[in-house]
Order: sequence, then structure tokens, then C-alpha cells
Amino acid sequence: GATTGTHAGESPVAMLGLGAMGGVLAGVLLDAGRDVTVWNRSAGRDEALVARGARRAAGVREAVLAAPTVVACLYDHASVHETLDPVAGDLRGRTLVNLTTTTPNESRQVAAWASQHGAEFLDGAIMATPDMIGTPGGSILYSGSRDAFDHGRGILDVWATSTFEGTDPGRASLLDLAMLSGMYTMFAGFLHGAAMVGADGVSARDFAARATPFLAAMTQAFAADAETVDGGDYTTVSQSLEWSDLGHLVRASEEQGVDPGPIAAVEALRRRQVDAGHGQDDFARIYESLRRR
Ligand code: FVH
Repeated sequence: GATTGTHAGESPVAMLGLGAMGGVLAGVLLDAGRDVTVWNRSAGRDEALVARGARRAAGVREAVLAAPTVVACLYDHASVHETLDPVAGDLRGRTLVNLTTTTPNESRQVAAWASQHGAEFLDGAIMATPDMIGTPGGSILYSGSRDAFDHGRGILDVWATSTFEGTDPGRASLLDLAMLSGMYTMFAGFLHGAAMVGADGVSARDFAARATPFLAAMTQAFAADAETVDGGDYTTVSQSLEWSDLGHLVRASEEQGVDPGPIAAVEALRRRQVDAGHGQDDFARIYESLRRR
């Protein structure tokens, strides 16, 4: 049975999902001397962990009953429910830490569901790849129950630098997905540039050597844009919307036979503000094109 009431920093942990990330999370806990019970939907993924000292659970219920802290690191929101719905009644009095990537609303839904079943809930957003887990470079954002975070530090801090982002269970996911949105857009921009020069035979490697320091330097401008956006006043201009016409970038892309998609999307956001009469305002005003609410 579970050692409920024991400080979660020293008590057993149940790990549901032993994929690329879940397997490493469980392994790092074992290395730290923790009592870890593991379960995975498909057989075989637990073998190396069992050889390292993990307890094998025959089913989800057996895993849940083995520990006051239940950690899920599954594929998506649907797989969390598929796994936990049948054992909802066994979660009472336990803490559920969900490290599965879900949208903010999905995180809030799982939090409400866990609360209905008498469980504390903490959502975690992993800002790391598996090789970073257990190293100083790893970071995991948490939101939900402050108590669960405080009492779970003995587990959470083994994995990565743990940051509590607030009691809204959706907040960690929101920050995670917003940062990933910035990252993927940046990668798309880099690859678009690589395709433009690639059409003239310049290697992506050569392009990366130039683009890396340039784009890294440009991130320094985030802080000024953030000040402008937070202040809501776009009239102090560093670079005006009118001056920032990106039509030539779109044309250059087309001349290279390259889909202008990424830069055309930015140009459309800029154009919307210019057409609304804000051409003299700062470029950061495209933030207003992005807001639907
Ligand atoms: N790997 C990474 O770098 C990223 C870093 C950022 C956060 N993500 C998220 O972490 C979740 C797990 O990711 P993962 O890398 O471990 O993913 P997989 O290796 O594909 O393993 C998926 C596990 O989920 C199990 N699973 C899938 N569907 C179900 C289901 N319907 N019921 C029960 N379990 C399910 C799967 O089991 P199996 O296929 O071996 O039977 C794996 O254990 C994820 O949200 C990332 O976005 C990782």
C-alpha cells in the first residue's frame, strides 16, 4: 500500500510511461536511490529499469497503489485519461504529477478531474530533452498545487531545475507551448533563409555560420519589444511598421523559387496594422495583429 503521509521527498514514486522521457525520469530517480515502481502500456520497456532496481507493476492499479506520488509521462492528453480513468478511485489521497505535454486547457481539465477524485495535482512542462534530465541544464516548469510542488521537491529536483509558475494548472503548459511556438517559428525562419541561399548553391552549413551569431544578437531586442507591448504604447518607434515593408523579402524568396510562407506570414501581420492606419507606429505593433481576444 501507499505510504501516504510520508514526505514525498523520501517516499516511493510510481512512474507511468517509460518512453524516451519517462524511462530517463525513472532511471534518474533510481540513481538517486529512490524506490520506483514502473509501468508501461507495452511490455519490455521496463526491463533495463527493473535490472537497475525498479519494481515492476503488473498493471496501472498496482503501480498507483505502490506510491503516494504518481508520475505520468505519456504521449498526450488522451493517453493520460486512457491510462488513469480506470483507476481514478485509487488516486484519492495521492499526488498526480503529469509531465505529459498537454494544452493549458487540457492541463486544467486533468487538474479538475484529479481534484474530483481526491488527488493533489501538479502539471509539469519539461523544457529539456531526455539527455538533459538529471543535469544542471534541465528545466521543468510546474503549476497547480503549491503544496504538491513544495512537498515533491525531493523528487522534482532530482530531474531538473524546478520552477513553480503558479496555481493555475494550465500556466506551465502555456509558458512551455508559447516558448515552443517562438522556437519553431525561429527554426522555420532559419530554414527558409537556408532554402533561399540554397537555391544559389550556398550550403546550409555556411548559412548557419552567418545566421547563428546574427539571430542570437537579435534576441537582445526581445526586452525592448516586451517593454513596448507591456506598456501598450507603440508610438515610441525603434523601427516603424511602414519602414519595415517586407515585400522585398517575399519577392526575393519567390525569385529564388522558394516558398515565401514564413516571411509572407510576418508581412501579412505587418500589413494589417499599416492598413488600419498605424504605419508610423513601432514594428512591435504586429502583436496587435496576433491578438484575437
Ligand atoms: N522526448 C522529449 O525530448 C520531449 C521533451 C519535452 C516533453 N516531451 C513530452 O513528454 C511526453 C513523453 O514523451 P516521450 O519522449 O517519452 O515519448 P515516447 O517515447 O513516444 O513515449 C510515449 C509513452 O506514452 C505511452 N503511450 C502512448 N499512448 C498511450 C496510451 N494510449 N496509453 C498508455 N500509454 C501510452 C507509450 O507507451 P508504449 O507505446 O511504449 O506502449 C510510451 O510509454 C510527451 O507528452 C512529450 O510531448 C518529451
